[in-house]
Amino acid sequence: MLKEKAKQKIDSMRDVVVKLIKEHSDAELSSVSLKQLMGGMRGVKCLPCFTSNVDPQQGITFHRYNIPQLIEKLPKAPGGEQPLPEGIFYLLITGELPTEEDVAEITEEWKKRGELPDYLTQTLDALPKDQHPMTQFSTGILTLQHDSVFTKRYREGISKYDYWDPMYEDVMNLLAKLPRIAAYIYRRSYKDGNHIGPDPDLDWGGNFAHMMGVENEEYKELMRLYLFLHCDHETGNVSAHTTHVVGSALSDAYYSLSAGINGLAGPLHGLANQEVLRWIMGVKEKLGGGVPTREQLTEFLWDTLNKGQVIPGYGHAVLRVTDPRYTAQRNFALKNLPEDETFKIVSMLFELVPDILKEHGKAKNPWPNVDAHSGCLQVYYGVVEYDFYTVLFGVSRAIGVLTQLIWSRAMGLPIERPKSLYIKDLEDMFA
Ligand code: CMX
Repeated sequence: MLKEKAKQKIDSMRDVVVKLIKEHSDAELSSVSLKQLMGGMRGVKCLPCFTSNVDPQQGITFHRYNIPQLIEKLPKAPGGEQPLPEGIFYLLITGELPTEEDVAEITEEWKKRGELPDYLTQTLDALPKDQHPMTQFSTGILTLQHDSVFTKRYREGISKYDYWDPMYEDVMNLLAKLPRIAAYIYRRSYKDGNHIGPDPDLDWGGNFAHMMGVENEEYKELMRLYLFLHCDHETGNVSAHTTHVVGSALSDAYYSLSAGINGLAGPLHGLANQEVLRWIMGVKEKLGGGVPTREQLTEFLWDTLNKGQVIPGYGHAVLRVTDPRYTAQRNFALKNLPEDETFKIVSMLFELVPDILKEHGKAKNPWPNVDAHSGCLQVYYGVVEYDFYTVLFGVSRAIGVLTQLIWSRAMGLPIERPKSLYIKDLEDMFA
């Protein structure tokens, strides 16, 4: 059972953390310059992460496994080539690669817990259909707070050493429901509320594709890859950090994830995936369709920069190379849609943008991030409503940030409260 395995891992990690604190409490790990204080804390090492690490040159590793290794090693759907997202959840929780049985157990567990209560669908139905899907998604998650096991057990008087247990239950309930909430939002906003129930024979990602109404085996595979790729990116990014900070006040998983999703909805973070497609569609519209020439694309790119806007999908706060999550999606496109028009534009951008950003001279990382590629794959399979794309990101990101929440409660991490510096005191300090 995953929960029993998690308990063993938590117990041994508690020993590791206690030893580290006992023996190295005063070790200096990072200092903070004024530039960092005013610059979004870039590079300040001040957060533990129990699941993953982003290296500027190598990209993300999950418990030290990189993306190509996991695409190869994680269990697949029958006849499939892409990793099942249930497998990365198992890895993040336990630090070990799952067997096919481990993954099947999670699939079954999430099926059992996946039903949406009426009060949730009624709440969603009360929102305007053209409310941004991310607002609907965050509202849906927050609404489910009604059923938080953690909050109930806290009221009953639980020991702090057991916090992780009801948190685990909330996380399992939430993850089980997220694809259904997301598909519900997609169908109500774009498909006349013509909802599709889950298929009991499908896995978590395959079922999400099915409930969205895209009946295509290749799209199911894409969904599995997508939900695997976007799940976790250590603790410092906005969605993970927000979830962590809110959770540190012992707000439950629903409050915490809803807040993290609100952060993901920003155009400098997850919403960049919708912005990439919106940018490409804008170019196509101005040119009256077709694939633009390199010269035309160059002109549009400079025009965007000269207007003081960012080129969405490029740059990163930590990475200094092409995001391996971009490369994984590019490999999928090269195999399945090499002649697609939007993919050709995305590829042309890959050739042009880095040099333009270097010439522009501001971005520290001129290379594409995860969001530069995802939209064109969705369009190819008929999911053209780009306002919805960040919800897909959110369903996946929940795997990582919610796992981190379990770890935070299990390790007894305290309420987060860094010290700020009043601006006039700073001024006086250097007067
Ligand atoms: N286009 C134009 N300018 C860019 C840029 C881009 N893609 N990326 C960075 N810059 C600019 C910054 O706006 C900043 O300008 P100012 O000095 O005028 O403020 C300067 O370059 C330095 O920024 P940086 O240190 O390289 O980047 P940050 O760590 O501050 O920000 C990020 C990182 C991702 C927010 C930024 O690269 C960006 O805005 N990219 C476009 C949006 C995007 O794709 N976001 C998704 C990131 C992945 C994710 O979270 O999903």
